Amino acid sequence: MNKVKSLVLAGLLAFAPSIAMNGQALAQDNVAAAAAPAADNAAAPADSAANATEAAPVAKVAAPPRMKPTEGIGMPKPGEVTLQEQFTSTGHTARWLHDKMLLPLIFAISILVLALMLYAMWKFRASANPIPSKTSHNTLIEVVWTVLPVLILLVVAVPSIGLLADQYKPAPKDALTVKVTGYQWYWGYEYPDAGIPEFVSNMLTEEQANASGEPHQLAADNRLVLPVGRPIKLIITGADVIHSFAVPSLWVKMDAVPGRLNEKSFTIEKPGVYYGQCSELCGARHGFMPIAIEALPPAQFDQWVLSQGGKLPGAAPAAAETAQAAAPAAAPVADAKL
Ligand SMILES: [Cu+2]
Repeated sequence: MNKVKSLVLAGLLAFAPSIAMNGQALAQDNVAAAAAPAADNAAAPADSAANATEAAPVAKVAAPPRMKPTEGIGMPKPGEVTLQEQFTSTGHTARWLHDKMLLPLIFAISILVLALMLYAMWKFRASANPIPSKTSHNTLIEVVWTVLPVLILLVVAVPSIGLLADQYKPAPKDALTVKVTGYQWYWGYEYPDAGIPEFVSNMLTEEQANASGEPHQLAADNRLVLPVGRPIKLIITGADVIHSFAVPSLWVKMDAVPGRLNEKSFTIEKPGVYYGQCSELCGARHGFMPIAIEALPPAQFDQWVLSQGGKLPGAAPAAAETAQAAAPAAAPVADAKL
């Protein structure tokens, strides 16, 4: 028995540094602990392994606490038949077009066609018309059924083409660039502007998702953290097969194609957690590579960038940052492949 105990202990000791590293790196996962100011850490040092990683020559900024999702926001609701609530300007236009224009039109046209069919079936039935009508042309009706659909299509075309153009509008110069890479079967996020190297995002298990109060199969370990109110430019690509980066509540859906860079630009209006999924059949675990976006107020986003060892736009390189650039050994986020 003692032998088993000491074996387990030895195993734990062997893995202690990597466990501690993960704890450090996944700072955005630690809800309360990560929010504690750095001074507390100095006052109450953790175990030796954790101290070893803290000895890196980087001024450590605590990551903001992991945001809790709001039920029904940024995710589908049970029994929901319409589009999700939108949090980008393009999303509002799209939802308006769908709910206020297309659906009523489709409904009205369907009812009209059904009524005309029923009327014709009843009025021109064989029993009431022993001698069939020989009518083959009616100029007025023909003009109406040609002109009316053309007018309807023209009315629909105006907001529709505007929306199409909006969806592919290039990002402004000051946009924050994030490179999104689809892998079989997880996502990789890299912040070239902020100097944050790529980290990967995997689905949480059902137990982990339940424990953190998040929807299973939508919750991810490392979220794509983005600022609210600042234009964002996503550069989207695939590493192996075609994936699709889709977040319904932000009106984002863009294919991630190997050997090709696709671009998507948007500005998030409200802080929150927005979920999405890979939307291109990409293999066995296609349904298990969710997208979780955490939209933070600008100040908190800057804090997150610093906590990951990144730099803020326009900031003069400080001594600590220069040192870090020279030795980028400490990965800001662990490779948490499942
Ligand atoms: Cu995929």
